[in-house]
Amino acid sequence: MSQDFDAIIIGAGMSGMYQLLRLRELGMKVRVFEAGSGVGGTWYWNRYPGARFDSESYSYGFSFSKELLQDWNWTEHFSPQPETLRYLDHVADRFDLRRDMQFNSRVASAHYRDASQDWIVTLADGSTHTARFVITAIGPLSAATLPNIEGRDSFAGQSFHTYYWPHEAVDFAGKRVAVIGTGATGIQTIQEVAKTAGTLTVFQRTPNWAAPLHNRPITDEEQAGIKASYPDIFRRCEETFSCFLHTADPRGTFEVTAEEREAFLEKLYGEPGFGIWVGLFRDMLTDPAANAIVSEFIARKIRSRVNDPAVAEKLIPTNHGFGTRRVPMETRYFEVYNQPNVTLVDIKATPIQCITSTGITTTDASFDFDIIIYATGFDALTGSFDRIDIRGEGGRVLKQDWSGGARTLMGMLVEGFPNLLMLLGPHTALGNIPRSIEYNVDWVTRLLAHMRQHDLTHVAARPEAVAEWMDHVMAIGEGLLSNQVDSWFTGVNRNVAGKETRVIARYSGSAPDYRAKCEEIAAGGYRAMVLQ
Ligand code: N01
Repeated sequence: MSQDFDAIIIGAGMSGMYQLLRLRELGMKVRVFEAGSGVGGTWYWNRYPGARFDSESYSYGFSFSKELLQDWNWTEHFSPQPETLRYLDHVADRFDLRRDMQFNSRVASAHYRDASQDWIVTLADGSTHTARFVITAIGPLSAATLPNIEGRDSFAGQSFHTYYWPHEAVDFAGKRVAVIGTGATGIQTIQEVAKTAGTLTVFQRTPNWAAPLHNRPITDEEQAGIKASYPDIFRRCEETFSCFLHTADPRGTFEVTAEEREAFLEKLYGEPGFGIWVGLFRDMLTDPAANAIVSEFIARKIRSRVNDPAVAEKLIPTNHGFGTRRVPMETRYFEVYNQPNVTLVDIKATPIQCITSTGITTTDASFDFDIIIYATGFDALTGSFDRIDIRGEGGRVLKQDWSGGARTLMGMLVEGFPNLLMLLGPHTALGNIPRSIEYNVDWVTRLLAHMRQHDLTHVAARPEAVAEWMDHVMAIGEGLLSNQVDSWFTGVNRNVAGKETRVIARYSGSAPDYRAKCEEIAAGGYRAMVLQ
């Protein structure tokens, strides 16, 4: 039986865009289905005020085309979302990607057909499309979740989840604005909205450690330097633990004097980007005593930046150490709380009781608002899969198979779901996401090229290979402080039933280790998989 397409890709973000390009090179007939009206995925949806890269722009774009690298000028060291979306539109134009993409097309289900060993994909409008392979490019942070607070739908003012931000500008001038959530998104939003809002009230459940981004424009001279050093930039990304330009200092925290530690942390705090997180001493994210040193250092910084000592204490996390959750990068975030128009409400102390038509009621007070912003995060890693009815061999349901935590092979294949390939699925190395995307796409492309070359049409993960991979994922997650803390890293989201407890949700080893494992699995004719 012939199919409509060789492959269907779900999602036109960075993964889907690059995968389309690579499959075209193999001569495959491909269709990309995308729920949004344009390319860009994460950068298409997240239009909230202040959204920008926390990684150096020039390390975060595509690296596959020398010409593309040379013809695009990033204007800031950490690109704002509108510029990143322009960049991705430029990539789509430059490589003529849109002709194989269908927008405003949300995939509702993907069912494997045992008899024909292929997939049938149904869109929200009911139309069906068949393909030999389905490749998910649906992102680890794309199933946005609203807080499960009583009365949420009764609010009569404007309300937005940051992910579903409107395409039109939102005017905050003179408005009474609430933000719920203080993760990386909340912090970027708060520091921007505080500039113009009449009043801004921040509802914080768990404070997060945050550190300065130190963004600035890229000068002409720097631009020339960046263009000339792209090979070095990407070589560096390939070598480091998480593919960032920064990586851990090889020294142990207690191998240096207290003065040297202080000077080292001071230096990192004053430098741009993630150095203060992933460039710490090598044991600071694994040894609680070493971690306490950096946590105390950052706590002192917060106290020095916030005028009211009581507010400063509320902003200092007490239930997790620095860097054990994703560190939000900020620009004068803590100083926002020195502004007369900004109030911090600690909803651990005085929980939200309900949302009403006029605002938010806590156990302590009622607040009236014109706008409520939900920066309440995502059903991460598996949520975007759970939202599609994905069925494999014999009608087995992916969501059910993963109800106790995802099981994968390299985060790219699932036992019982032949010819389903995942880009940035659970248990892939995340870190610098575009670097991980390019690796995953290249790996999948090599597999499909191998299959075409050998006239193979069916790939399935072997159960013993999945078991071995999962043992590796569990073992490598041991001892990392971040795996002992509730966050999206550990798959916890109390707004979603069944996601209340921690799992090892990501690949917690290094990106070079991840790639070495994937190469090992590919070597010798892909013996970890059944190929027919
Ligand atoms: O989501 P989060 P995010 N009542 O889950 C709170 C990436 N990113 O969108 O901690 C009250 O971190 C929740 O509180 P708590 C980055 O990888 C990248 O901010 O659960 N509050 C928390 O404060 C990041 O890690 C960039 O107690 C509720 C917040 O909402 C990831 O996206 C920029 C609540 C959610 O924080 C996710 O970040 C931004 C409730 N019912 C983000 N439910 C870049 O720079 C949730 N919260 C590229």
